Amino acid sequence: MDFPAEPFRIKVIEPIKKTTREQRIQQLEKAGLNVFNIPAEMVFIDLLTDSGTSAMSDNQWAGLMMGDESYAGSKNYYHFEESIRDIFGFSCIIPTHQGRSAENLLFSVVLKKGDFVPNNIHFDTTRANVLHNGAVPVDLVIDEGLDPHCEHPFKGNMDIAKLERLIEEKGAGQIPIILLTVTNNSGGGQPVSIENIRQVHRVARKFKIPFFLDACRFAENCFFIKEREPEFAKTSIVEIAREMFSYADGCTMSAKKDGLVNIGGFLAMYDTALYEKAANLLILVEGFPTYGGLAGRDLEAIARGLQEVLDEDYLAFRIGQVRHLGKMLSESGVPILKPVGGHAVYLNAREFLPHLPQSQFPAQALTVALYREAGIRAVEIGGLMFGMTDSETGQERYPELELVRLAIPRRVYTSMHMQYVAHAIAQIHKQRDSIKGLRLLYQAPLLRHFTARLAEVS
Ligand code: PLI
Repeated sequence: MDFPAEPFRIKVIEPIKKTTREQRIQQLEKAGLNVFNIPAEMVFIDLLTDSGTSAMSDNQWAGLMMGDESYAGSKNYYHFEESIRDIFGFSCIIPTHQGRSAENLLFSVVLKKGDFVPNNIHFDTTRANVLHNGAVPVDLVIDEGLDPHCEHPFKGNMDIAKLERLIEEKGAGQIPIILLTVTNNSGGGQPVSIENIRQVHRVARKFKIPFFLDACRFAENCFFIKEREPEFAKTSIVEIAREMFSYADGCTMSAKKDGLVNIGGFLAMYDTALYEKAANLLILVEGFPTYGGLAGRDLEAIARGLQEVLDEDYLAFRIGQVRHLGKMLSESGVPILKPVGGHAVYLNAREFLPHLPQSQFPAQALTVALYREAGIRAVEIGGLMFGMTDSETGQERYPELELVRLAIPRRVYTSMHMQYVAHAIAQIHKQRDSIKGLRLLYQAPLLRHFTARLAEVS
């Protein structure tokens, strides 16, 4: 039955506020037309991110009360370790306060200046941490992964020929690690197949390069594998996850996604020498190895969340809810990136607002319109986030895609909320000609989208 209703009922509610259009216009003015500057209380439906925004279960909240806040050897750490070993297999586990901290620890101990790091597509923090350690991030997703209309089932796959070419060109000595992000967030939350993971594993073995997964959305990836890779049609999600991680030497994980918690992450591996180096650095920057940057109660919530996320009814609902939003939008003629990925629907702003040149930030103009007209907060993934001013020529350089991401928090919004979002965006689409372009008033030299201020082009 294609009817993935919420496999939970609601026990605690958090009121959200409906604001008036006038109030929202005022907020936008104060915020310099940047939705990052708007207080969350003034947002009706917050689709800025699916990271750290999940609702925890009664079982997880009960776990918080079992927090053992001992400095060393907290019982929650052992449970956390057991839960991770059960699914991921890795013997050495380092808790961190979130995903980017795991990335930083790993790259600090494996990278040196001038190295290259292949990935399908690096997420911003992964890219920034690679660069911070003097190495060069290289995105090697298959060509289909960059085409917003291509319906390939595994658009997150790595291009194996490109990977081998990179290693042969640079030499394996210049590539201390191969990464693969499941699902591929920056490419639209698109999954990677087990077949592709096996191929990357073979290349990594051939050249003796460690292979790590960026596992933030591993369970969503496993659900797509079950759905789309015939060999796994009858395999349980946990077995698919075990198979997936059996090909990797380690992983980084932001538990703020498929850990179903509001804070936390970890770095895991088999290599004890690597573990020792990372754990020594952990003590310096995060904390003792049995708590990392977390409280005992947080470790308990992660231990429980990682098991809950494997529930097939939950995943059918989760992927189904995101897909249903995409379907409603598509049926109203709203241009979206296809196929719909695991955690978000991406609006194609260039097609939504064809009258705006990229120099007028169409994706940000659409993000502003979603908030102004409907109180929906999304995130721009286009010229504002990835464009840059060439320091020599003073010319702006823009990315290929101008997208607006509607990231859906886990277990937070109901299907009626999703209908509201689809209906509001369809209305905005009908009045798209009235949406004006934007110009920059202020930009920081790095990661400018967080703090930029803009104005409408008159
Ligand atoms: O936000 P962190 O530091 O817990 O995790 C960083 C991170 C690493 N990899 C991937 C694939 C991510 O998506 C990611 C964080 N994503 C955010 C915040 C997002 O809004 O998508």
